[in-house]
Parts: sequence; C-alpha cells; structure tokens
Amino acid sequence: MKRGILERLNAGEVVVGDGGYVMQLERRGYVKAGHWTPEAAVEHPEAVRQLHREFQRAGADVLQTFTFYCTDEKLDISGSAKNLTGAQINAAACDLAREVADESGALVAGGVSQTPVYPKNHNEAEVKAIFQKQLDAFLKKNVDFFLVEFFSYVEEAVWAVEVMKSGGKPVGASLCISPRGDSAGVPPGECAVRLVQAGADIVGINCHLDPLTCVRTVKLMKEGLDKAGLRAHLIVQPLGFHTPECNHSGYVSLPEFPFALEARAMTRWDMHAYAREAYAAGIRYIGGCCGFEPYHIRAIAEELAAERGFLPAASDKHGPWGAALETHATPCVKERASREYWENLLPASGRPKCPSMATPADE
Ligand code: CBH
Ligand code: ZN
Repeated sequence: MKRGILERLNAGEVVVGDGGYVMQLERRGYVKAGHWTPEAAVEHPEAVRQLHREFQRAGADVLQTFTFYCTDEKLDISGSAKNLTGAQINAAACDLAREVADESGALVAGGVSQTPVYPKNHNEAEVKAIFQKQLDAFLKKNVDFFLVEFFSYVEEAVWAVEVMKSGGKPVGASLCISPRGDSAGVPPGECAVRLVQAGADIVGINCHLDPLTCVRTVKLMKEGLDKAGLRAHLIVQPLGFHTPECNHSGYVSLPEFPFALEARAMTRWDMHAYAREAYAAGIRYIGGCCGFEPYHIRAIAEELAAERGFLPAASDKHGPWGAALETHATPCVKERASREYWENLLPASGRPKCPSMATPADE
C-alpha cells in the first residue's frame, strides 16, 4: 500500500512535485501554444508517458494527470481536440499517470484548473458543474488526491475545492497569483484562509512568477493562516524562469512569452537555492510548473536528499555538484568539480545585444 499525500506531509516529509507539462510538450511538438489543452493524452500517449517517467526518475513523488484546461468548454474554444471529449482525455490522462506512478511509489494527483466560464459570467452552479465532470472522471480512475491549480481568482478556486472535496480525498489548491494578491485584489493571506475554510488540505502557489517570488507569496499565505488560527500544508510549484521585472500578471506579460523564454531558464543550481528557501519557509510540497524540466526536479531532490534520506534514480548518472567532473581530461573543467564553483557562478547569456530585463505589458 502506498502512503497517501497527507500521511507523508503529516509526518513532516518532503514531497517533491513534478514539473511543467504543457510548455514542455509544446516544445516537443505535442501541444498547441495558446490553447495549452492536453489532447496529447489520447493522441500521443507515448509523449505524455515519457515525460511522466522523466519527472518520476528525477525524484517526483507526485505525478499530476495531464488534464490542464481539460474541460469541454475550453476544448470547444480551442478547437484543437477534434472529436474528443473532455471525459475521454481526462480518462486517458489518469491511465497514463497511474501506469507510470505504479512503476515506483509515486502518487497520482488529478488536476483541475481555471475555466473559461468563470470570467464570462461568474456563475457558481455552471462553473461547479464543469469541475464535477472532471471529478467524476478522476473518481472512476481512483486518483490518489486532487490538485486545484492555476487559479487567478480565489473565488473560482474555492468553488473547485468545494467540488473536489466532495470526492472524499485530500485536496491541494494553488493559485497563480503575485504577492499583491489575486486578480480581484484579495491578498494572499486571505486567499489561503478562504481555501482552507473551503476544505483545502494543502495551499500555495503555482506558475506565473519565478521560484523566490512564489515562495514569498506562500509565506504571505502562511501568515494569513497563522493570524486566523488555521493550519494547512504548503505547496509551491513556480515557474522555471527568472522573472525579476514581472508585475502582478506574471510571465504572460513578458514580451518573450511564450516562444522566447529560453534565455530566462533557471539553472539546476538556481533550483538548489530555491529548494532550500522553500524548505526553510516551511513548505513541504515542492515542485515546479512551466519551464521546469526533469533535471530541475532532480536538483530539488538532490538539494533535499539528506532530509528525504535518498537520491532519485536519475542521480545515478549525476555526481552531486558536478563531482564526476573530477575525472575530466581538461584541467579547467576538472576544477569545476565543486559546490563552491557552481554556487558562485554568474552564468553568461551569450547574447551581447540582449537587455537583462524586459518591459512587461502590465503595471
Ligand atoms: O502543464 C502543467 O504543468 C500544468 N500542471 C500547469 C500549467 S500552468 C499554465 C500554462 C499556460 C496557461 C495560459 O497561458 O493560458
Ligand atoms: Zn505553469
């Protein structure tokens, strides 16, 4: 019997999340940018399965079903999932995550995200009916817990939590908001309180901003919970990109979104610092979102190896902090076989004409 998400978190264990699917699979040619819908779960199961395996091998304790934006409403608007229903894609995605998760001890999280209906009419019954359909699909496939993610309005996230909670399994909820608060101006602390009151067992942040900014927002959420006398586990799954100049709406307002974000990619060493910072903030569910590749997840697992008591399978080929470079034939490379070297390196971009910061399209 696998130990559940809450058993692990209640015991104080670190739970390593997985990374970004839609962005990575867009780069690999299986997702349409702009739509970001997950029809590849049916059309190219081998591509989704492979990415699940890579995250798992890198140390992920949770595999999220590839069900981002997987509602009939969103699929209709995007039009890229010809002849497929949300139910078919949700079912196929659950099977893929389960198949790979059962190759190790990983858990399967059924993921739901913001709907196109909420900003149109704010109709609670209509929006909840959409989440209910995804919940039905997840219950048929017996996922281990639910993850409500990428919500910019806490109100919609609360509705999602209420529906998923009725499924009788643990529920995590992460918002894609900035330290300023949600899109309606609700501050992070109050967002956290509302999510926990709605039944969320785990609350935090995913996507939109870089790791340290997301950790900062989760800390604000925790402060809000403390003040209200509430307790919950904390989750952070940030971008794998540097976004120092971003404002409230995050990376979507950068001129490089979504086809030229590469120059902003975090290194694995950036991820070591992030994992440590998140851990120090009391966050125990630590993963990634857009821009997070398997080697970034591996860096989290390696940074927290002492706390977790083991290294992931993918570390077999990777000495910690580049130790394997010791045997390199070139002396200047050999000298880089140390933590100190990589921790202090300021990597160059190699782009002499590029600015170091852009002007985001929002305030
Ligand atoms: O694919 C994933 O990893 C999901 N768990 C989260 C995706 S986050 C947002 C993707 C872009 C959305 C948009 O700009 O509409
Ligand atoms: Zn994301």
